[in-house]
Amino acid sequence: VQVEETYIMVKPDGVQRGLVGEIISRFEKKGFRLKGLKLFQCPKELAEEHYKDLKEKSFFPKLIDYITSGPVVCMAWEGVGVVASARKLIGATNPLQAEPGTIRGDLAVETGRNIVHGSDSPDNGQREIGEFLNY
Ligand code: YYY
Ligand code: MG
Repeated sequence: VQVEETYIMVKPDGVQRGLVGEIISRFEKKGFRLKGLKLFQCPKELAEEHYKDLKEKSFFPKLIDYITSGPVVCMAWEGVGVVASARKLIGATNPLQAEPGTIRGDLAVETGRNIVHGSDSPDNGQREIGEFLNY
């Protein structure tokens, strides 16, 4: 497994609930390195681009409203195997199915309010870092 980068985003409810420090802390304690960070109001067009694979889903309009409802915290994290490892630290999409000890398992209950995003592949990590951190 290579040194790689992933895009991690604290979603609006995570920011509003004051969980930014807790989420950053978990990645820091694991041993990954913070490479970039900004507070950002996601424009609708970028939200639709980010979630374009889910465009046909019934929850898509709600998802776009949610992600654009307040500021998000955009981050690039670097480390060996960070893409897959971050997904494990984050936990399952549905927080009720996420294991205790994971971010979603410990801190969230609703799929539509699951507080954090993590890239699902190194290629998507690079793309998302470009789209959000260099917006
Ligand atoms: O990568 P991950 O965030 O765990 O899940 P995705 O399948 O990529 O879905 C992205 C995002 O969409 C998810 O974090 C919440 C939302 N969503 C939803 O609101 N309802 C679903 N049934 C599935 C996903
Ligand atoms: Mg995903």
